[in-house]
Order: sequence, then structure tokens, then C-alpha cells
Amino acid sequence: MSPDKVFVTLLGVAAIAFLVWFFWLNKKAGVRAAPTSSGYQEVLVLVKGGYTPDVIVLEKGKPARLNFLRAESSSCSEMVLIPDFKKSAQLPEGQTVAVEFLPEQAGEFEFQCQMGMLRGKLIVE
Ligand SMILES: [Cu+2]
Repeated sequence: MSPDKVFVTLLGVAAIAFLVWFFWLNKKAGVRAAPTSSGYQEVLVLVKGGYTPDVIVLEKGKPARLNFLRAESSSCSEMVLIPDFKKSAQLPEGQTVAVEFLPEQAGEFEFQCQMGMLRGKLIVE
């Protein structure tokens, strides 16, 4: 192989490695809430047999808004609680419900359904 081809091959391998990292390994570490023009860091959480994503990374000291979209009728998920932030919300089926709070301390905090069967984690850093 010519040096050109070696370079292109290496570039291809690097690109694949990056994609694997970005879509798999990165995802396991949680989904980072995206800053929006409203000044909130926001993330959409799908509620269906669990929370997707179930690990959410937030930046400390910036107001957070979790938009829960419940796409099921199972009574299990009709409420979501974030005990550490003293927040709870009813989640009517098919609607997006925003839960807002200010993560002031770094750490890991749980959110869950009212019975504690569905669980997710907030990582504040
Ligand atoms: Cu439940």
C-alpha cells in the first residue's frame, strides 16, 4: 500500500472508532441535557416501560427542564417523582410535561415513578 492509502485506511478506522464511541459507549454514560435559548438545559424523556434516556447528565448551577413524554397508558408511570428536588408531576398520556428545578449540587439523584418501579438517574457535574 502507498502511504496515501495507509493514511486513508487509518482515517476510516478512526472514524468508525469515533462513531462506536459516540453512539454506544458515550450513551451508556448518560445523555447530556442541551442548553436552549430559554436559558434552561433541557432533555426530552420518553416514558414507556421505563425512562429513555434513564441517565441524564446536567450541569451544576443551571436551571434544568426535563420534558417527560408519556407514551403509554400503564398506571405505573402516571406520576414521576424527583425526591431530592422535591418535585413530582402527573404525566397524562400523550402529553409532554415539563419538570423544572435548579441542580445546585454535584452528585447523583434518582427520579422514579410513584411506586419506585421505573427508575432513572440524574448526574449533576
Ligand atoms: Cu410504577
